[in-house]
Amino acid sequence: MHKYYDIFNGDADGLCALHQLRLEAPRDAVLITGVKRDIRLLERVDAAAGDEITVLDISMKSNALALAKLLGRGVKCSYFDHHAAGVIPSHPGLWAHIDTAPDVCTSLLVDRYLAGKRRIWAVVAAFGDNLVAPAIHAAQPLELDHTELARLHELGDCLNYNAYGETVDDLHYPPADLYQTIAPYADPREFMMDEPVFDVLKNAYREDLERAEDIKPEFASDGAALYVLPESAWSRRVNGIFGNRLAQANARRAHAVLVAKPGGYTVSVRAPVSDPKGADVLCAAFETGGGRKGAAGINLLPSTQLSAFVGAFRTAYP
Ligand SMILES: [Mn+2]
Repeated sequence: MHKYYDIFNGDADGLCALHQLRLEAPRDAVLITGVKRDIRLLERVDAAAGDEITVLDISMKSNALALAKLLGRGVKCSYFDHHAAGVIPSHPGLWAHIDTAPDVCTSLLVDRYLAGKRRIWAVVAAFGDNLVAPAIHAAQPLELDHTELARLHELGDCLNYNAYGETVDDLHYPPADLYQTIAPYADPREFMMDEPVFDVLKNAYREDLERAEDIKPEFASDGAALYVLPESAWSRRVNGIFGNRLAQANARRAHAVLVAKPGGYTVSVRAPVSDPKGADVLCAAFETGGGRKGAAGINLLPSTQLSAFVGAFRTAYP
C-alpha cells in the first residue's frame, strides 16, 4: 500500500492551502507540520517508492537536499509554494507549482490550480499572509459583505498568529490539530460560528499584544528603539507581530525586539520602513545573525554581547 504525506507550513497559508486541496480530494495522509519558522520539514519525511507527498508553503530552496533524496527514491511529489525556490529540479516525479510574485501566496496558487473551487479559504490565507489587496481582489466574485470580509481577515490573522513560537509547545493549537478541526468545514463562516478556536485565538492574540505594549523600551530615540521581552511563551508568540506594529507606527525609526532565552536573547531587527536598509549587515556581525536589508535577526545573542549589540544598533541607526 502506498502512503500519502501532507507536508505544510503551520501558518494560515499552509493550513488553508491543504484544506482547499483536501476538500476537493480527500485522502488519509500522514500530516507533517510545525511552527511557522520550522520550514525544513522534508527531512522528516520517511516516504518510500510509490508514496505521494504534497508539499505546501515551505521554500524548495531550504528543502532541496531532502527533496532530491525523496525523488531519487521514487517518491511522487506535488509542490506548491511562493518562497524563493532556487533551482527547481526537472524530474518526472515532481509537479511544481511555484510562483514568487509578491501578490500571491501558496493558497492563491492552490486556488489557481483548483480554478477557484474553494476560493473563500484562499481569501482567509491571503489575509493571513498580509496580502490584503490580493485577498480583497480574490474575494470579489464571492460577493461578501463588508462585515463578512472583515471577519475572514480576522480569521486569517488569528490562524497566522497561532503559528508563531519557538516550538509547538508555545502555540495554542498544534497546527496538525488545528487542521483536523478545520477539515470538516467547507465554509470558514460556519467554522467561526461552530468552533471555539476563533474566539480563543482572537482573545489570546489581544492579550499577548497588550502584554507586549506594556513593556517600556530600554531606550527610544528618533532613530532607534529597543525592547526586551521576558523569557516566556507569550513573548515568543508575539514578538514578530509586535515588531511589525512598532515598525508601522514609527516608519522613520529602526526597532530591535529582544526575547530573553537561556544564555542570552533572540534578536529581531527591523530597519526603518521609510528607508529599509542595514539590518542584514548589523546582524551578520554576530555569530548566529543574518537576514535581509529591511529585516534581520540573531538566533542567540549571548548575554555577554548585549552591550556590543546595543552599541552597534545605535551606531547603525543614529
Ligand atoms: Mn505563505
